[in-house]
Amino acid sequence: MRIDIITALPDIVEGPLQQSILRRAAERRLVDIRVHDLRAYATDKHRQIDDYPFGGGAGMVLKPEPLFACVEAIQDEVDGKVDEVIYLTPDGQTLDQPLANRLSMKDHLVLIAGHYKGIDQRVRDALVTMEVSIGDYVLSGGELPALVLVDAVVRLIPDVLGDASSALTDSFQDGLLDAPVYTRPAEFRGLRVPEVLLSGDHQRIDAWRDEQRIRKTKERRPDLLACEKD
Ligand code: 6GU
Repeated sequence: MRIDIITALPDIVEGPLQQSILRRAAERRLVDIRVHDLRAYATDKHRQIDDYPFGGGAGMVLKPEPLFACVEAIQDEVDGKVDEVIYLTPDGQTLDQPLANRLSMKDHLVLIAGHYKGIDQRVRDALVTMEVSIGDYVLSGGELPALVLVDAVVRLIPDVLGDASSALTDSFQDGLLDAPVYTRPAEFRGLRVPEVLLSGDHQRIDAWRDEQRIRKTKERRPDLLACEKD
């Protein structure tokens, strides 16, 4: 999979891409993530990427020309084969596990991280194919949401996670929260690990985990039990 991230603040996104799972996925060529500094696509001599909103109001709006130039340069490079141009915005559809699953099956995503007050509406009308939010709260830009989306999607690409089954047993992957987990020591400050986990009886362990997952989901997220999956 290829992912292009367009941002006015490339330093925010570069760091996390060079750590842990995302770094290893890139090293193993399972994903090719490219960060584009929007300012490099500015067309005027002042390299201006944002401007005041027509009609007044607070904040600056990202200008259309650099965004068009950048997205079109990417589209040209791949003969128009980009699957989705995603704008990260609080008024988009909320990212959830089913959406991450669907995006993980695409070959090429372009992510636009808007900053300031937003991006010129003409970019959204003409170039953007999908608008995604990461939750009902306001962040100061789309950079962290873009990273959240990348992390949620890349870890679902086959072979990215070491243990072949670990993405499948995540909270949310089958609509239930995870069971509690423990590691050594079996007793810490008088607190013992549930006996069943030390029993070696995998049938009992699986049954205990299923029970714990259902109990925890009922308690914390009854909404997950009520709704059907896609
Ligand atoms: Cl995608 N952008 C911003 N600025 N804030 C958000 C968001 C996105 N998702 C939740 N809050």
